[in-house]
Amino acid sequence: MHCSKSRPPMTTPTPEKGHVAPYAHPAAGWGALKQVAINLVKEKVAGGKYKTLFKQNQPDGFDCPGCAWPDRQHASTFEFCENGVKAVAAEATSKRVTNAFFAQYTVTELMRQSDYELEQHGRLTHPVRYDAATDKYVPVDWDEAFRLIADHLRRLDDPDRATFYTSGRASNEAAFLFQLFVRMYGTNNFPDCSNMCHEATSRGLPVTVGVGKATVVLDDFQLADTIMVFGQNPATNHPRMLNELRDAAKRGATIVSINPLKERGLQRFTSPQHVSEMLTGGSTKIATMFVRPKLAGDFALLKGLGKRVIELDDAAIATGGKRVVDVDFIREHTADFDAFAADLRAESWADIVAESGVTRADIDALADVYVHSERTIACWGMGLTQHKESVRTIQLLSNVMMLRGNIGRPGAGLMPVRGHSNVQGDRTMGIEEQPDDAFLDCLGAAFDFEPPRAHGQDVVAAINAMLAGKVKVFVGLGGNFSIATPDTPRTWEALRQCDLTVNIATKLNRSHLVIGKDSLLLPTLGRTEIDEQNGVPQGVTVEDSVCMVHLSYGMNKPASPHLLSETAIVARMADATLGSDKVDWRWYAQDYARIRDAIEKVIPGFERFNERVAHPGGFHLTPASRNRVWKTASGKAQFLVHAIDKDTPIKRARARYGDDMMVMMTTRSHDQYNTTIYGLDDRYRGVYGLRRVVFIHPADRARLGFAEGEHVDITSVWEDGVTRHVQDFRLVDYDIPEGCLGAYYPETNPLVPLESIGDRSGTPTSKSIPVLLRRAG
Ligand SMILES: Nc1nc2c(c(=O)[nH]1)N[C@H]1C(S)=C(S)[C@@H](COP(=O)(O)OP(=O)(O)OC[C@H]3O[C@@H](n4cnc5c(=O)[nH]c(N)nc54)[C@H](O)[C@@H]3O)O[C@H]1N2
Ligand SMILES: Nc1nc2c(c(=O)[nH]1)N[C@H]1C(S)=C(S)[C@@H](COP(=O)(O)OP(=O)(O)OC[C@H]3O[C@@H](n4cnc5c(=O)[nH]c(N)nc54)[C@H](O)[C@@H]3O)O[C@H]1N2
Ligand SMILES: [Mo]
Repeated sequence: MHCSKSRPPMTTPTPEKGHVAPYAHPAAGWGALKQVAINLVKEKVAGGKYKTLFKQNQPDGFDCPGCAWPDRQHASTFEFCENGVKAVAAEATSKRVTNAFFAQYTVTELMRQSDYELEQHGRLTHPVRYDAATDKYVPVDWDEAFRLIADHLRRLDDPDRATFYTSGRASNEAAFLFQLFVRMYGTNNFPDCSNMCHEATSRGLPVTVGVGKATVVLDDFQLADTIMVFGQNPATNHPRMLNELRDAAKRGATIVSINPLKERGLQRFTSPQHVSEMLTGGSTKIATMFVRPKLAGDFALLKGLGKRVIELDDAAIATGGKRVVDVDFIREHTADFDAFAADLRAESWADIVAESGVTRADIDALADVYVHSERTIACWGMGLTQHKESVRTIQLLSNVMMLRGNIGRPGAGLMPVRGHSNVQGDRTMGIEEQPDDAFLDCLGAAFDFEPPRAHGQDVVAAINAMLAGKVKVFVGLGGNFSIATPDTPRTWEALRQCDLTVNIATKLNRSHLVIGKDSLLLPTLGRTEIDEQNGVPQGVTVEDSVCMVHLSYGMNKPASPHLLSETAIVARMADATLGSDKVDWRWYAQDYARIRDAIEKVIPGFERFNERVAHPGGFHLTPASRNRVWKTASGKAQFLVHAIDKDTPIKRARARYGDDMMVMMTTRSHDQYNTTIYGLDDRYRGVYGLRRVVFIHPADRARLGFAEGEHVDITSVWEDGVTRHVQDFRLVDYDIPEGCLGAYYPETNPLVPLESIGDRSGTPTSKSIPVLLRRAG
């Protein structure tokens, strides 16, 4: 690292030996099945556990820990996907991180291993505590571990000096108990992975349509004429979504990909669910149309789409033709349409085209599809949410959908595609640093205490507070906080200033090595494992991306007899810290149905929770917006006027560095699950054995004076005098818009400044980082 301020050491990259070769086949198909087999062998999954693969996302099985895409309800569909198999195999591995392993390596030695190597060691088996004298993790008793946590927490002079992170795999039951514990302890410091993920959705949609969740269910995909997919790579991240898109394409629906990249899985797809397609080498063409904005160009593109709709509608009025906007919907259900339409009329086409990077012809073509579609679904992922203007972009998208009444009717609606399998449920359960008073009132009344009212920290605020010495205890319920977050060296400095870091995890990762003075690593059951309390197997509940809540039962023998469930860990941490006067924590953890009864008392929509969730497939938490009930300030679906931002860090960087400045996205390869690196290939993008790559347009590469395959160092351009730098990345010629670069997360997280966050979402701008490239060395 070449930094202008002192920094803790980072791991030095090991040179990579790999190659690049374009991928010419459809997504999924035999390639995916081969990967499945490779994973089972590599993870040494024991024989009996193969059967678990067939129980994933089935009514009586477990919820797949792979992603939040919803399940088909009929049990006949074999919901099989490469992503899910990798996630299950990673959890069912027979490899173990035992006490002997920790006796062998110091933390400093483990720090030299790559994230991929750390993942390969397998499942954690015993609770361990960091011993500074030997720089090793040593065995600790569970009781002693909880006592240590309680001692630290009780010693703090202010509960806001502790922060409690949640990653989106935690079940509803664990999350509910966790937030109750933390609020009874006295703080709303709930940074969570959602802060880095769909926060722009969760903050943006409530203002326009009242609820920050999807308005569609899976069946709507069977009715839609048009499905617009913004900033998503489903072949890698939500493979089961491709089945929906495939069926829609087959019946003639138009699928539009709005993405700077022409992602493989949105081109052709061979469905592993359809034997005939597999045997005949057949495949289905998925997207009919590719619209390719430059990075962060979506806001301007949506302005263009809206403007064109209004232009066509104005023309219809002038000629007495059929109106293009849904006049009845707008009159009955919305507020401030006139101001919205006036703003679009006044917007300049030149600005729209320049700012979006999409030609006028392409915008007109997109509008043509949109206005001829009776039922449109808009899906979106990280390509829309991880920018400065993401809240405005998502609000504008919902407004453009409102123009044609595409919310709250069959076959149409909004579909934010969530990542972690229960990230949406965790938020519903109250993992929320900005809780509303109604929720706190109910929680306080149900458990007879006064919850803290002051808003707490999100991820970036938590890191800043650690850096400032204000937060001294970090507790992580899953996840990999140290590298999922931005500005890696500063985040490590922050974590290392803590008095205590606690990580509750299934597998070893970097965050277990970047630690405070005291540190605990507490191993837990994965969702695929049998969770017995008092001899009775427990189910947990999760909420998917379309608000279906269902039960999940683990089927595998736990990786070690010394594991506790997340719920049990939370309960015993709470018990040790707060005692059992107000809440009998252990009683709740003995039977999760009791926790569900408590959830029912506090959270609207969970009436008769235990009874309804026992039905196969669970129940739908129908968001009000789906029924055209608008929980907004105006009581209507709200149109908003937002201008194209003319003064942004990227524009200032451009003014300073001209066309040398490039905008970079950080994205996922095919062989990773967030920070978990399963393998080193990105098959659909034609990258093998390499992770330190930068995708670049060949014209940009030549213009900047680099040879194909040359190695570069990357520096981000920010305005605080801190040098942010990563080294030795191989340039890969790629079909990416000029001026844009792509690279993998988390290797490039050191480039994202803590200060570079989305307006009103606080989300690190991981998909638009201004950077400069320099020859490596
Ligand atoms: N196998 C696997 N599955 C996963 C995950 C995983 O890591 N691996 N992660 C899970 C999680 S937590 C999440 S949130 C989801 C993430 O799933 P996705 O939302 O698909 O996330 P990414 O791969 O980061 O990037 C998505 C796409 O955004 C595009 N993009 C980048 N910038 C822009 C832009 O400015 N505009 C537009 N229109 N597009 C842009 C990229 O080209 C890329 O195709 O997947 C979940 N599922
Ligand atoms: N630059 C950049 N940064 C990003 C993103 C990006 O696109 N670009 N994406 C962001 C997004 S969308 C997200 S969601 C975050 C992800 O942030 P996190 O959720 O913090 O990260 P993960 O990599 O999903 O966490 C993996 C770890 O979780 C633990 N784990 C797995 N299963 C379980 C379980 O069942 N219980 C428990 N207790 N632990 C378990 C394992 O130890 C594993 O190592 O990263 C964000 N960071
Ligand atoms: Mo995510």
